[in-house]
Amino acid sequence: TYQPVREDKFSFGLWTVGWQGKDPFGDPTRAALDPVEAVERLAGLGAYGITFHDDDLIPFGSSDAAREQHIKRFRQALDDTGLIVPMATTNLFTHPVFKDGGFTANDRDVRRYALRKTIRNIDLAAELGAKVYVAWGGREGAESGGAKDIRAALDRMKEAFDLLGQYVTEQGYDLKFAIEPKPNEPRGDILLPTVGHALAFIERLERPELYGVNPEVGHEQMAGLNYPHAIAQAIWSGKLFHLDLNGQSGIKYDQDLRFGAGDVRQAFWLVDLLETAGYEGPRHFDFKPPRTEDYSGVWASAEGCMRNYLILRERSAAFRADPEVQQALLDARLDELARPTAEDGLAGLLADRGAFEDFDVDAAAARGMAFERLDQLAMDHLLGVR
Ligand code: 3MF
Ligand code: MG
Ligand code: MG
Ligand code: MG
Repeated sequence: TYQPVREDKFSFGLWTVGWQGKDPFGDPTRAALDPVEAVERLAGLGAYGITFHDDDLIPFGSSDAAREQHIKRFRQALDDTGLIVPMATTNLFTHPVFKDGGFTANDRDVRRYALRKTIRNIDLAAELGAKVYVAWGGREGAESGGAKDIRAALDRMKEAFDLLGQYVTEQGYDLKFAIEPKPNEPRGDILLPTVGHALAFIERLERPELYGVNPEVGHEQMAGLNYPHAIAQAIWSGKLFHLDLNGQSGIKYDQDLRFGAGDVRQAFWLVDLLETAGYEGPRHFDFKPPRTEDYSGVWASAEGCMRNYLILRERSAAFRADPEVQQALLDARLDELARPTAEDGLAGLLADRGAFEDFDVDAAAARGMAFERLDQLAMDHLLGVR
């Protein structure tokens, strides 16, 4: 049990299981992982998809001939295992040329290069059948106030996304973009720092329907925000095109723990939301197996991501099916929240003396909300004692 199958739609970034453990303070603790082995191992564990940055698959600076070879081997491994590529993305952060950003670098030549690098990998993404193209602007930001004119940078960010939207439209690709917000790290402050900022930005683009968001658990939590709330607003806006699942404990560096580690209560409510809202996209993990681990620990960590999702999915289903929970939800008046406030319209509301003149404010104020009992039932389910 808790054995993942293809229908669960679990996917992993090539850069996650392939992370060698290099951090700002230490050298790699693991040898490089062959992308072909990553495909085979993930397929063996029950995943359905693998995602990549251009440079994860094709080392930066490869010749055209070497590039073709890397793609050919990868494609063969996909064919052999049946694993698919639901999403691809561009690395616009590792090479020193991107030290001041890609789409919003002050240096115009760098911006033009960033767009061409992205377009080249969009062609590959489309060729491999990806449906979503993620854009994380990790270097789009600043450490100091005078270094970046934020309004001009947002103009350049819009220009970049509009050009990319024009490109996929003209090519006839069935590909949508998902913007991944993050508040900071590696830049001191990053543009489009939260899901809310990204949703507002998208509405200013020429083809807003082509763009959605790719929220990451740890990124929202680094900003002190509630990830399930961000996901709910993205779903409500029709903009949850993809997501990055992992674990985070509070406001600190981007921990990228395996999914379920970190804030397990938010993980529970997240799975409950995804499963009850009918989200049909990939359950994509963007985590880092800690550098303490050898490769057996890497695969145990990847397995743990999927196992925790399946356990939480089962716990959420049990919570929803429990008659005591259903009563507690009524006691907490969730059914009332789902009902429009004024089906009688503005005129009805204004004519309703019970809504104001005769309203018993003190009686309403005295009514308890019964949220604590509901939450304890959730805890009991989450902790496996019900
Ligand atoms: C960094 C990230 C990125 C993005 C990736 C796009 C390296 O904090 O989360 O991972 O997810 O670039 O998918
Ligand atoms: Mg991410
Ligand atoms: Mg991240
Ligand atoms: Mg992270």
